[in-house]
Amino acid sequence: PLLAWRFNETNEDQRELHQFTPNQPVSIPELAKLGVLYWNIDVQNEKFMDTVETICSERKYKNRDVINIRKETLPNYDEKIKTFFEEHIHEDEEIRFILDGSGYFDIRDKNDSWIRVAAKASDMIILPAGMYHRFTLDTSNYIKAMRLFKEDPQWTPLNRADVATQSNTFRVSYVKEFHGVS
Ligand code: KMT
Ligand code: NI
Repeated sequence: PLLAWRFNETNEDQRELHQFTPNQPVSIPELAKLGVLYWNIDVQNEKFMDTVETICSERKYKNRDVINIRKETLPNYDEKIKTFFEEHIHEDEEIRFILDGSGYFDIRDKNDSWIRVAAKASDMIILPAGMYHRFTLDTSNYIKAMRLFKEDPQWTPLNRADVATQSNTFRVSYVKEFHGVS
């Protein structure tokens, strides 16, 4: 299953675990309350793509690509690693199906604290539109992921640092649905 925990803000590298001592786990139901969905689809099973296709047709994911994040294969690697770790939202779900390797998705909870979600091969993770998040490789320095998208691919992040993001309609809708009326 998926492992997640409260993120301990330390000076360690972003690729380290960032756990508290003792660790403070976060359960899948807790993630679901924030709108995060999760499926395990075994990539060792030769029919795994059938399951992916079923989810795609049910949830209307029409676009996809595969991103291979390692220094040797990803153009502009250093710049992209930095961008992925800048806190942002998207105007659609962020759907990532991990094909190989591993990495961390950090998401904000209702109190604006970070939760670190460890993703590895066979994990499909869906972050709702408008949820603040970021991504980093872990110390294995490698992940290969299928990125899925509903309509036109719009991989561009809207950074929290940009004030316009705070009043973005997808952000406002997310807060209303998952944080309760403010
Ligand atoms: C994103 O949008 O942050 C990414 O695509 C990160 C890589 S997916 C494992
Ligand atoms: Ni993103």
